[in-house]
Amino acid sequence: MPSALAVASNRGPLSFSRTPDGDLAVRRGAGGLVSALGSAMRGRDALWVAAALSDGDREAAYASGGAVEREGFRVCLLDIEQATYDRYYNEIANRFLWFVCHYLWEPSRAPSVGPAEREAWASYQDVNRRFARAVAEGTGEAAPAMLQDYHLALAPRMLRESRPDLRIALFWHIPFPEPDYMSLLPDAWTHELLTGMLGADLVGFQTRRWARNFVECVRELLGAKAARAVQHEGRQSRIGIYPVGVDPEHLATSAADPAVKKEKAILRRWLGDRRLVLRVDRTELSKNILRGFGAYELLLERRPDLHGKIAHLALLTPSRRDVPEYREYIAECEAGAKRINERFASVDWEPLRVEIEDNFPRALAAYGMYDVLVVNPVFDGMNLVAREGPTLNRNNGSLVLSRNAGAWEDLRSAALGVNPFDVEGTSAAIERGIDMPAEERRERAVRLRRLARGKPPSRWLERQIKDLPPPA
Ligand code: GDG
Repeated sequence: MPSALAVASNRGPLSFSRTPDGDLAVRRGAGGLVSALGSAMRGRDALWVAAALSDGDREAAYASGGAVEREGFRVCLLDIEQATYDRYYNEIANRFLWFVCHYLWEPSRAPSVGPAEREAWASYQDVNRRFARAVAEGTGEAAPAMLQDYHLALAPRMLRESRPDLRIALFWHIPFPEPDYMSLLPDAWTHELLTGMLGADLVGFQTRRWARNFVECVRELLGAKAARAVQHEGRQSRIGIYPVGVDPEHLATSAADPAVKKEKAILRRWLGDRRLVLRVDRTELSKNILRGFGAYELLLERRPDLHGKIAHLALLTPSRRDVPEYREYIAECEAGAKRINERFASVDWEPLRVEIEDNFPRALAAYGMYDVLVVNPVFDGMNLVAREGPTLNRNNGSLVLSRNAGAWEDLRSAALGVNPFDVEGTSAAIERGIDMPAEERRERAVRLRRLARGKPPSRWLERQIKDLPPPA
């Protein structure tokens, strides 16, 4: 039956794998988009279109003969040929669009576009078409179709061409760059991306800053008329700001799971009575892990009195290991961590522990315990870790927060702000978090918790649906 609400995102809310005894095991999909949208969608009568990312996903899709219904979700998994998927996902989405939106290139060397990249662009178009088709086929008359993120920038326009009755929204979870940086992409791609996005009735961003950059891009690079809405080629797209937050009740329930208790005990044994400096990230260039380690190293250099009294835990979920830049970056992070431990460790003290694994219960356990949480991304659309940590922390912990994270807009009055490129400044902020008098810690933590809990994802989705034009 056609659905009264559809969402589409590259990654779905569930990931399937075959267990040794032949069952299909299901676990939560990784990353911030799934955290946010999963909370907003659970239990709704809606269709979620996503790509099948593993053999387990493909098996689940075939076994169900259409949409898989599990854990309160109805998911249609698209089986995309591996080489096409690689070019769409690893080449274009993750090496071009993610990089341009997070300012990750050094323009003296990258990007460089030749025939292989143009072929990859054709795959990006192709997969966007597949998503648009699946949404068109599964969605009821005049229903809201909520497309997600930079993987699907072309899909709004494609979907509008086949289903003009649908009310289409595109939400951009990540930053949007200024026009000069956007112009590092080939002109034809930029044009197609911007006009593709403008196929939506509503284009949503996390913060005013990213929305402003988009508006400047469409003005300068498309010559469109734009203010709070964009007029282009006889159509209008509304621009909206919808900061995404966390679901405190769901987080609290997840944190009460016995698996989290077990992880807490393991961490406590490792930490002893030391103060905990924590980071929780995907293994991701934009999260600025290396400069974060550098800042901690400077702190240990400056403050021998803290040796043996603090420890830094980096919980990193594996991400994008098929992209060479990521493999190199993670190797550098591991080498940096090794160097710090070689410089400072003693028989009974491990100054920095890096764990690269998908272990959400451990992250939830560590959130409860930290003294200082370091969130220092180069640029970040929102950053949910900056909200989850203060929501679950029981220790009046401080938050060191990049001023280039979308979360900064909401949390600035209670967090310790840093310029993410300034390693010394980041180090000083961690130190301030460690040294902060108990009363100030408590006062800031109370405020942080209140600010971090605002904006639950269900409201985030509702506001966008409400801002779509009414059915014609
Ligand atoms: C994108 C944008 C925006 C942590 N450990 C594990 C695990 N996590 C969860 C965290 C958190 C999520 O992953 C990471 O979310 P972020 O928001 O910090 O970052 P991105 O993945 O880059 O998310 C971001 C977001 O979309 C939502 O719009 O905020 O700016 O870049 O929820 O708790 N998840 C799993 N295993 C772990 O070990 N599965």
